[in-house]
Amino acid sequence: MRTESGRIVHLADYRPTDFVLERVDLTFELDPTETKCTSRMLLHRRDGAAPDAPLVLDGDELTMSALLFDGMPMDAERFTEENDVLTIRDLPETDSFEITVETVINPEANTQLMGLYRTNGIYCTQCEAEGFRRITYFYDRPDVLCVYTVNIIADRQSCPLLLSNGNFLGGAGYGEGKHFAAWFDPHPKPSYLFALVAGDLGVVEDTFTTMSGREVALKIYVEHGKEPRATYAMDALKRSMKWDEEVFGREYDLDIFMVVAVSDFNMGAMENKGLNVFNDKYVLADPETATDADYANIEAIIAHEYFHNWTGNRITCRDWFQLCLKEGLTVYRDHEFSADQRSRAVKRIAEVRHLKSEQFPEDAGPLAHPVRPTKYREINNFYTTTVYEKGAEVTRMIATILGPDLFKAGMDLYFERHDGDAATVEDFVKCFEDASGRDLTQFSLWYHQAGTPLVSVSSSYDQANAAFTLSLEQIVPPTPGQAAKDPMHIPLCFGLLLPDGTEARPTSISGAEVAGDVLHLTERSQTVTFGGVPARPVVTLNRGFSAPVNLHFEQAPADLAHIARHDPDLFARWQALNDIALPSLVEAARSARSGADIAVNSLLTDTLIAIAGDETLEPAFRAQVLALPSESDIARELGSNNDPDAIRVGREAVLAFVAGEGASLFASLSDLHRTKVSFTPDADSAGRRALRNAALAYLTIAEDRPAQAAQASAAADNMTDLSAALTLLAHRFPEAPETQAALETFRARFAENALVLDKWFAIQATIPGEAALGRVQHLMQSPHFNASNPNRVRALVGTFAFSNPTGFNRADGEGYRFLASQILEIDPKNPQLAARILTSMRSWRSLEAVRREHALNALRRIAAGEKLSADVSDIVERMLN
Ligand code: 0A1
Ligand code: ZN
Repeated sequence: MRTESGRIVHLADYRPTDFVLERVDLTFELDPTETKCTSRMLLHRRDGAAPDAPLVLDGDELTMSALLFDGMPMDAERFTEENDVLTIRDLPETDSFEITVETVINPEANTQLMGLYRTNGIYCTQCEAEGFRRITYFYDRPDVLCVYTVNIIADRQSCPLLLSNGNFLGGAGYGEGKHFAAWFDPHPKPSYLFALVAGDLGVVEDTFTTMSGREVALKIYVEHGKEPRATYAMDALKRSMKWDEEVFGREYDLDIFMVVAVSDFNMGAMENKGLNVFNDKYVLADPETATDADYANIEAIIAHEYFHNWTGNRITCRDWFQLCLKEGLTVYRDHEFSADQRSRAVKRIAEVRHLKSEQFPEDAGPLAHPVRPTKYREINNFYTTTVYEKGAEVTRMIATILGPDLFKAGMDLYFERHDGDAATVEDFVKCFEDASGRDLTQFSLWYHQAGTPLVSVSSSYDQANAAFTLSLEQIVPPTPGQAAKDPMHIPLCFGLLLPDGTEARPTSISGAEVAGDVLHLTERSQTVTFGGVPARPVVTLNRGFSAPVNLHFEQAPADLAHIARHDPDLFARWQALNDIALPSLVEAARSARSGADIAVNSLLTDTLIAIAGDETLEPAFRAQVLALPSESDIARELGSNNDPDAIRVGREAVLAFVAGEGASLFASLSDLHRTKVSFTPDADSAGRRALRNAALAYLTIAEDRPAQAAQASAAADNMTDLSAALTLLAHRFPEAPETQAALETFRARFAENALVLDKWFAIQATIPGEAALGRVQHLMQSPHFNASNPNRVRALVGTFAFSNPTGFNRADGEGYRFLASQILEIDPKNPQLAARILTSMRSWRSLEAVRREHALNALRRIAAGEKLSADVSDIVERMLN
């Protein structure tokens, strides 16, 4: 672990390095416990740097075995190695010189999974954000770009495969059962994009011909025997490459593109130049083992990492404060890709659901930070949903404000102007200003002000003058370190629906800039009047979720139902239903808390059932409609003093009511006797499965017995249906013999497939109620569990803490005490993993008093832990502040 855990890095302190790194040659002699890394760096003093400025290089827990200057051992008085920093003095004022650093690394002992480590016998690296400094002393910062040559020497038998970035130069025998390979990456890159993989893996191969006619070799490496499960990833890769050419004009730039799947990985995947490393969860799929959601994730993440080749690699970040420059933009690009490959509206609904359930709570709690922060203690903790997902929304808003043509012109300018640069958010925004002539100064507040804006709306209609008026007011709530906020530029897509379901075409508009269907809210409060509106319209605001805001607009349920049935924008229809459902669910939770009877609004049920049964609508959309707001959506809406048990009781009552009212529809939609068609993972088929499984859930609730779900589980011929049925059984009838039998059948059938057993862990970790903790603790003793594999820990401990509101937030505080022990246990091995799981407690202040007190005590216990990592202490301290 790094020792400078108290150090805070400030954006304002950025300055370039004193030396320019021209090139680096790396040689690795791989060994499980004693790998030797020799790094030869060619450097010269930067113009304008002080003539006596030393060379200061970053390290992290390194053992340096040699240090040379122009090939000769360096005099001991010319350098110091202190606090993970190597400082070298008395260096030439103008001439280039060579520094050679030799380090010895123990990959086997590297449980942090940062730097060079071993996973299932494979050598593998992870260098973003600051992992390269765990390999050698280096300018380990994204604004230092240079070309890399990499030589890898390893045992031929255990490591037939030796991979690094760029193009393969050649290889040969190396005596004593060893061999070597050399790679050269012609594209200057920062150290975080370096990668090395060595081991014995199987491969799936293909080729892609780029738009200029170059043939690129494509290779996906997986464990032997798993090759057939990598074909979908390959297909997704080729579609991504084509799409980036067609939509963004971006062509791939090396002769080879490789993906390696590994089973120990802290995140989803990593975009190392030409050599992406993936968590195997996001590569491997077949109908027997992967759900439709898995397929969609694989497609999105393959695309995401590939798209980084331009947005991240060709144009990288000047410093880590600019992380959203590559991440927000690349998420926006992968969202657009998936929308083009699938149903755009359904994709948008899923994105917004995710944004609201993950990013909105972050923005409303102690971990809130701007999309472009100005300080951090541990950069690993800033790979957040705010940087990624809100960052993507900010990019989307630029596209909404400028329109497709000017947005494209801005992107083209960005690629042209900054190719090869380490750029900033300001550089990016400037390209859109220059391409469009529009001033984006106020808009840029989206990068700098944290917190989800609240837009309050009221409306009135003046029949005599055929005028419709909207009054809008925006408030950006205070967040840590930012008490007062300026008004933002909020682009709201909208429509005025007339009683016959058509849209009004106003003849005049005053009070705000309205361009096409976008209303630009730029002041704290604004009144907008539309003339020539022949009848009182129903306004649909924030269509497509054009701005990531909370809307407070008390529309009559009948108006919302009108939108839900008639809006031309499918997203708006879903949103309207949500706006009908959420207040009912909140009310139900309140009633449950106070012991009052729970009443269910029949308008909600009627509209829901009408849409679910509407054959003209795509099944995936109808499935989204049937998935009512979750328990955590309700908690967020309630805001404070939350009792997860009451929320659940209230929501269950609403579900039961809907299930009863729609029983016959759900019986026919769940269609248990359908004729089988062979599985394909396309979006349409996935949508049909989603609708059927949603209906089955309601049917099971209505019947209140496990028979149908047990039958579905036995009949399932794909993982989507099987896991849906098993989830129903486990969550609704945890103790039923049918459930126990189905769980055991599943376990036995997939005992050799750890990724599938992660689903088995997750399903059981999310069984609602008090008993969940005991189950999780019991499962941790299972031979299938492995406390040092991040996927296993996330599937069991992470899923319990993040996705089981009643089980985790037990009134007696046992859930929090368990989490505290887990964090203290995981932290010394893998601080990143510990810190990430700890963020599950980010909304602890919105709990009712008894739980809040228990949560506080658990956090205090973590904070008092001995030798906490910078990762965990950063998170816990921010949560307690
Ligand atoms: N850049 C990657 C995310 C990533 C970040 C840090 C990592 O270190 C453990 C790994 C991956 C992405 O956006 O996909
Ligand atoms: Zn990314």
